[in-house]
Amino acid sequence: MSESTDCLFCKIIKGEIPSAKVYEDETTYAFKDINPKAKVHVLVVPRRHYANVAELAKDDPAELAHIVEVAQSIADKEFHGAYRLVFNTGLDAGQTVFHVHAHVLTGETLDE
Ligand code: DGP
Repeated sequence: MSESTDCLFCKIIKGEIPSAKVYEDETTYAFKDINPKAKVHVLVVPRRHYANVAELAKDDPAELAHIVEVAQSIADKEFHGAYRLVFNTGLDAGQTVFHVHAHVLTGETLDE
């Protein structure tokens, strides 16, 4: 599915809900998490709607690789290339927004 009308992140991507943009290109959008868990906490999302990282990996592995590149470039700028990349997948893993998103945590030394 390329877009979901009820999806919070589809609305953010379309600019219907404001966000603090960090990066964008034709396929990908990155913005600051509203509830940061690190000094720098960015969400990187594909513009196309996929519910989770497994769906994205199956349907568009190149976009998943691109999301990793975007995460790396954010961390290169913010914290000498060090970062944590998290894809919560499923309610019981803490996923609350069902539009795949990479949490990029960086900008400071992270606890183990
Ligand atoms: P997860 O729990 O993995 O589904 O992560 C969802 C993240 O989305 C969570 O860290 C908070 C963030 N979030 C939720 N609503 C908004 C919003 O309206 N704006 C922004 N920037 N982030 C949001």
